[in-house]
Amino acid sequence: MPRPNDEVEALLREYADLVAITGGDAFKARAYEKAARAIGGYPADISTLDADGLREIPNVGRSIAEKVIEYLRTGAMAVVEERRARIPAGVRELIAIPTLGPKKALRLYEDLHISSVSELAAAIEADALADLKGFGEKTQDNIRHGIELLRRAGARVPLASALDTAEEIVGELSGVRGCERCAYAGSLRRMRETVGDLDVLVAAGRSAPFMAALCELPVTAEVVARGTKKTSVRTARGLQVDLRVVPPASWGAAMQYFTGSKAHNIRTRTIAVRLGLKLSEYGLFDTGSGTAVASRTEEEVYARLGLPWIPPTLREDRGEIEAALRGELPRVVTERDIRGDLHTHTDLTDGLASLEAMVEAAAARGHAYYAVTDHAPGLSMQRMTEEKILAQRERVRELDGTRRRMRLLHGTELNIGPDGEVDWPAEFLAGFDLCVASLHSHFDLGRGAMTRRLVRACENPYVHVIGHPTTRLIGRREGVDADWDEVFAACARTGTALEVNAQPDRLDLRDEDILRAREHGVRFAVNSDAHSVPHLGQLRFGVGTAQRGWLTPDDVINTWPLARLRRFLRTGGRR
Ligand code: DGT
Ligand code: CA
Ligand code: CA
Ligand code: ZN
Repeated sequence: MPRPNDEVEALLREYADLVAITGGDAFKARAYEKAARAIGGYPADISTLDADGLREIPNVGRSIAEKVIEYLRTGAMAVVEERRARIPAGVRELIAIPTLGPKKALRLYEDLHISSVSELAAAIEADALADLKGFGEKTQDNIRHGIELLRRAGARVPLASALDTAEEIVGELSGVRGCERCAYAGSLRRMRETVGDLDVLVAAGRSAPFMAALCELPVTAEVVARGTKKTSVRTARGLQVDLRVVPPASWGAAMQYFTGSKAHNIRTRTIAVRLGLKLSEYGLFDTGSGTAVASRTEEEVYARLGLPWIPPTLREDRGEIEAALRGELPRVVTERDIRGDLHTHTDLTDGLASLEAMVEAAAARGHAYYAVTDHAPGLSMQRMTEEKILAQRERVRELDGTRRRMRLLHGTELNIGPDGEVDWPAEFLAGFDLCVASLHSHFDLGRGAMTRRLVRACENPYVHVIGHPTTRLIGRREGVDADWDEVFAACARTGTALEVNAQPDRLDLRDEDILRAREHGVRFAVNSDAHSVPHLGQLRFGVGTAQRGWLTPDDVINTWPLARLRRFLRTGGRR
């Protein structure tokens, strides 16, 4: 089930949107948004807190605490219901379009009675916006592009929320009597950044109890098709779930088949045919006699094809079959290989938790080391100063080694300016153990200037890691345009690591870019970029993405023992 924190976060965000759309003051909308974020990122379950407990959450005052309590007691917030009644749901949909703010959405609704994304698309095509003030050619282009981004993302669900739903379903079905095995397969098991639908498998003698259980789960909003072999349902958020119940003897073959990808399966089937075998979701069979030769485990199926077991994240027909045949599959990095997190924030800048709370939680995750990297002064809204960061450094040194012996590195996240400059001078940067540098603005410089900007950041001897290198936001913003081969070459030449940012809406670098960067001999850092305690757990999405980019522990600097990492940080990491 989603945590009550997440439900309240969604509701407060909706309220902030509604306030903004209905022309309420921007300050109020912003306050609700801040509270929403703080509640979503709060480690304790809010349903266990009373009014005083709630008010200890940053950005939550008396009035918001009251609304939360009302929601926990009644399942609704009157103020939200009230605003919902005034604004058709479609208008809220409009502000989901990247590039379209609440003010513009309201204008479209009031002046042209546009109340859905498809109506807006039609209006643009019909040139009906031309006379509306503030909707010139350029704005219309932006909106058209925003709608396209939304549509491309709309049909697919982000990895993190698909995983939540899948784990809930697998948990429930595992408890049904007669369940021998239960797991999810498909693109989710391959850790693709977005998922089209969930493919859940159960191994059991009888299928009926599982089909019935799925239809009755709390997440199920609608039954699409119900059968004895396969049942499909849809969740309230529109995610389809396909459940297949297979005989226990076919478990391995079914997992292999339904994990895919399709392209990978075509290759394995072709190998089977060449060996005089036939591969299906039921097993691997001798073509002549029809007898089963392997089906119980995936390992067995792959072995009979002359292949080692292939990690699901590699199964995209991107060379894994050839590598497997040569005995050269990479030993991909796993979550257990990660020794520390090298990009994290505290409430000294835009994080939600104190340094102490973040360090405590990181130590509890078993990290051997941990870097604190709050924003440098370039992001002016964070109001960072040299005094503040030096005071933090002192505290970091005091805490170093005191929590389960976890070692602390004091770092910063620099802002890369338009010309590739960073926001502290060299003498001051020399005092940090680690500097991450990232782009936060000026995304439209054009390819040449952007390439020079990134290369210059790499050439800065104090920059160790480029954070979320492309700045893409999945489904909302495309990455910046640069000659990436040139940037990757600069990283390799200067010993600058590239981040695999694990935030589920970033996953930046993405898998294909990692594969390319790896060809240049670049090193990587898989980081959570956590702004709250729960975010620390998002590292798994970064690890999945790193696996999809074929990274081994040796490629990833934060799997290294601390001494080796420190050497890399000191020497600028040249190979
Ligand atoms: P998705 O759901 O679009 O994110 O991607 P997948 O990979 O989960 O695709 P899906 O749900 O259509 O099917 C799950 C797996 O089942 C797929 O990865 C491979 C296997 N599969 C489905 N249809 C076919 C097919 O026509 N041929 C082969 N070889 N495999 C298939
Ligand atoms: Ca699927
Ligand atoms: Ca499917
Ligand atoms: Zn950051």
